Amino acid sequence: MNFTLTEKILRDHLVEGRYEPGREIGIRIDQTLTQDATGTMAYLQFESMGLSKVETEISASYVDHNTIQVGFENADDHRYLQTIAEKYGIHFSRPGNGICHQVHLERFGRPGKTLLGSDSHTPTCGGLGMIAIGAGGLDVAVAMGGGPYYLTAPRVIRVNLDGELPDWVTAKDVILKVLDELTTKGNVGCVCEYAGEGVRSLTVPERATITNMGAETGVTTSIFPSDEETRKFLAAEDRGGDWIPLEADEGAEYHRELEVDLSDLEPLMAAPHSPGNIVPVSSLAGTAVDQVMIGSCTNSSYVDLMTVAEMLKGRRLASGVSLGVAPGSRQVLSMIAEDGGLSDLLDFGARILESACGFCIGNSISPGTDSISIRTSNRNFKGRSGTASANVYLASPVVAAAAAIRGEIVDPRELDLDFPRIKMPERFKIDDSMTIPPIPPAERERVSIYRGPNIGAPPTNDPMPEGLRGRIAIKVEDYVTTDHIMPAGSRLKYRSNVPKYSEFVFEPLDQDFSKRASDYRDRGIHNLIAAGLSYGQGSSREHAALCPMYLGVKAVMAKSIERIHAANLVNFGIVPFTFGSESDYASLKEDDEVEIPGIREAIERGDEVIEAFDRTAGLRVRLKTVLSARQREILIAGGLLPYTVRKR
Ligand code: MIC
Ligand code: SF4
Repeated sequence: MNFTLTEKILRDHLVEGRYEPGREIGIRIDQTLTQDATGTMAYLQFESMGLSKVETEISASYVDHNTIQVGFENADDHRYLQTIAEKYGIHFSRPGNGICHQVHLERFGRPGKTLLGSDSHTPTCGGLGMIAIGAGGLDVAVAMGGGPYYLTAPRVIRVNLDGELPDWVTAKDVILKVLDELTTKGNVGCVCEYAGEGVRSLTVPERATITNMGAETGVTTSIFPSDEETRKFLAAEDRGGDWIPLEADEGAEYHRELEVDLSDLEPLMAAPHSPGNIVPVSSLAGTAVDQVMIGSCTNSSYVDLMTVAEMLKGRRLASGVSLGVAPGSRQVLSMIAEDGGLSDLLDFGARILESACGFCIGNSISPGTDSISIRTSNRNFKGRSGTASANVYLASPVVAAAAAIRGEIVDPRELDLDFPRIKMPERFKIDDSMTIPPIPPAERERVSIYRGPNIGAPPTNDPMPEGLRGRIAIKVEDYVTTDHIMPAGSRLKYRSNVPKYSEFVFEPLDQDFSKRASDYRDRGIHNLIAAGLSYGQGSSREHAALCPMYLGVKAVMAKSIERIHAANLVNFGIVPFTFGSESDYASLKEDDEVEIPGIREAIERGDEVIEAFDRTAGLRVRLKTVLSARQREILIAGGLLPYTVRKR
């Protein structure tokens, strides 16, 4: 048989099921990563499984999201995470060490391995030739305990790269082009596998930019082959021994093929308010800019920042523009400091931000009212920056730097500048002192876990009731993201406190939702959500399922639901339904009384079509749900945690 690279690695890790695209399989997970905003809940869940240590080859816990630390909550959570790492044999990357995906790429990722991370941009490490998947924290907790991770055996899209990138056109433009072709919907259950002559000309950090932002297409992950470039990168990180060559078999069959000639690309941008809203930079030339933010897990490598520094060297920041630069890791920051880039950035007028998520998650440096912000990050959903009226454009570091020089959007090819040719370092500066490795097992006994007042045991759900009698507590439109369901930004610090965080469910769309839903819940009425297309796209945050569960939500009915979110719903005992027809969505109104009698039995039987009755409108609604036997058992049990505890 001739296998795709994806299939090779997945088959190598197969522990349950038959490998057939579209069917559920269980795979062994070699590595896990968590970040602090999803990690506290993942470890609380891990603790409730009663295990004495992690069972993976490597588990790493990063602190990169909540590093602003207004109030005691985040610092307390960081201490909790550190003591958990000591207790269970986990690598702990301290705040200041960098963004999880960048640091994992530098120090832990390995070709041929599997990585599961509680963050949707975990596919970044696909740039190293590994299968790296984002999931909810509970799935990661189960994987840390040695349990399989379940996914749909993917359909593989081959993205064939030809040619070489012209000057001023970068890896960011490659992924923006792919987003333009694939769009942000309809790719659930697929993997993007990069191949072709053009691959060779891309360095590992460039590949990582592409696999990182592949998340925005909705694919399960993206992957590059492991080749000579991969070997060079690992050797430069003093990890040459981790390298193995890996590529697809000749003649492997793909679900779909996409051709991208790198030589034909031009600088692109994602215009507000979707990463899939792609336009050429030249079409926006002359648009005045208020803010430029360079960083995030998509574009903050050494070469990215040295290229920017070289462009800005000896120049001055346009008045009216605020420029922030957040290096992706301490390794990057330290190296640009040694190589002079940092002082060029400072001299230009850049505000140097911590090596963390920062602006990207909207908990700091929010732009002003109605302002225009050019960012090198991966998401520009409305309001994500922390400012509802801001217009965020996503672009490459060179396009962002050009805007900082001019004060307006400009195609960098129009600037009278030589393209900076920054070389990949032959050896990176290696200093792992900000990552605390696992302590010897004998010493773990005496570690006591620190718990601040903001941290509470995760709430659990009751088993599935026999029938649902409830209300449409909210009806939302197409493309509602997890940022709408469970806002981050200034609310992020309540991630470990579910009752408090639940007060903000759907806050950007309906400020009264939480109160209304908890009222219904307290009166024994089940809450139901009606939604449009691509419901739950974006982040992996399981709080977008966990907090609605806490508010008594029992089912989501949508035109379509995104992969990670649908899995999170099941994990918390909420049934993910799709509508039988477009008109069903149209006929349901907010506040309608809806009944789904016999839901428990229907799920036990494995019915794929279940009838609901809208008592208010006097209508029958056909709902669809396609679930594996395992998912059905999870729903009946009331979620993955009660299911897992019961199984042991
Ligand atoms: C994001 O980019 O939206 C985040 C914040 O990194 C999330 C995780 C989270 O909500 O904590 C993600 O991408 O999964
Ligand atoms: Fe952090 Fe932004 Fe990357 Fe999410 S997308 S991990 S918030 S840098």
